[in-house]
Amino acid sequence: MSEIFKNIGEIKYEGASSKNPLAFKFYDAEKTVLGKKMKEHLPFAMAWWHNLGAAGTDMFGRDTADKSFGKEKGTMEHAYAKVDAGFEFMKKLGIEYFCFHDVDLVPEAEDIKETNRRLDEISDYILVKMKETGIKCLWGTANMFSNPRFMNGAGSTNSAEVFCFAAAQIKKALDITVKLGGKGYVFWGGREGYETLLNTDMKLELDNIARLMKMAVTYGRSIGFTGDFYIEPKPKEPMKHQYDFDAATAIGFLRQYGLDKDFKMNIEANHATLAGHTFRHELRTSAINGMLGSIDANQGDLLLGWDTDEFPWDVYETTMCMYEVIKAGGLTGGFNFDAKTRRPSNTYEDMFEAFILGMDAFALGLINAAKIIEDGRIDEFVKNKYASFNEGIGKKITKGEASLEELSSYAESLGKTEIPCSGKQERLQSIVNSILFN
Ligand code: XLS
Ligand code: CA
Ligand code: CA
Repeated sequence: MSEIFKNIGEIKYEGASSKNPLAFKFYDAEKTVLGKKMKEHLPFAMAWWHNLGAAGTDMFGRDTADKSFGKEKGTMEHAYAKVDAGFEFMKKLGIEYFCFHDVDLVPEAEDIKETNRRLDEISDYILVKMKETGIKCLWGTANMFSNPRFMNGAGSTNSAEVFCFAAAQIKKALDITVKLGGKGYVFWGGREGYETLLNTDMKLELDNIARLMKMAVTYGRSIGFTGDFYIEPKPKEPMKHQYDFDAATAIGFLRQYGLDKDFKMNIEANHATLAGHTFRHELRTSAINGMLGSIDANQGDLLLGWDTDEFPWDVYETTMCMYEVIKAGGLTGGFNFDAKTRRPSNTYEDMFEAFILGMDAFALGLINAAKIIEDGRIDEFVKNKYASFNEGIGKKITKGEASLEELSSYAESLGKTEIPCSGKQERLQSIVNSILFN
């Protein structure tokens, strides 16, 4: 097998002052932060579909990048070339995980039996490359949104036959995920939603999505899958309304249908902002519910308002993300760069520089978050802000020992109360800046 990314060697850490575009400035895999190596805090993953598939196409124009890797697209030769390219790419960057959809790995055939045969074949080859390199699978998933049969959804389709095809794809994607030792299995409900309620039976659709997920759990466990299932929330796009709107909605759904023990969240930054939340809000919501599993590490463009899947570079965002992740005790999953280079960034070199940008942005986020935690002023402020719940009537409330009548009498005994202490937002923001830029 010949080298694909010629003239690009192993990407090394050279420090912040380096002017080498093909070097890490902040990501130093072996460096210890808060008692753990950077690479342990940041298990990065490559998204097969974006890095090896997306070639710059948008609604108005064809490919700008060549992702043929020297073979004809849509053939198994091309599928093999993608494996070679992917492993060479990850190896050179020190990326230890990858994520995939079934149809990222092989071209989909007319007959599902043939698609499945191709998946068996390519996964044998991927296994060989995994053994050779030590690179692992973070999660797998089934693409249940591209094929026209899924136009009305997969679990939420109106067609029982299409529902069976969704089940078949999930079964096979789980087989391959288990074969490759994947840590997780993702459900992103791309077309699980609706355009208009005029043609939609919402209750049946939600019940059916849950039925499909239950079958997936039962089957997955029966073939030895011990990892987490994930829901990846997203409020819209491609559908106008998607059922897994945000983390709170998805968690409520999982609890309603008794799926919460097997599932966690895969939080994508770009989806958080599409839902009108911050990335951080979605991470915190997941974490306080014990469901922060994995992260799709990208960012959107707030001026555009669609799912741009950009490589993360906003260091405030990565800092706050890492603060949440550290406070939550880390991820059971990892940081998957579900991100693509911009349409005009169409060279192999751009692919590497994009990952360097993202990995450095997260390394900076980690370093900064550690500083904020070690500084302690932010945590101390939050603790003190709620101090009234640590004693007296506040303690009774949090212990669940107070009644409404008792609290009412207590309020009457006070007659009037002072307004609570200042929220000090500006001071806290200033503290963050002084820690980040000192
Ligand atoms: C699309 C999603 C998708 C999932 C995996 O918006 O981000 O790529 O991560 O199906
Ligand atoms: Ca994603
Ligand atoms: Ca996305």
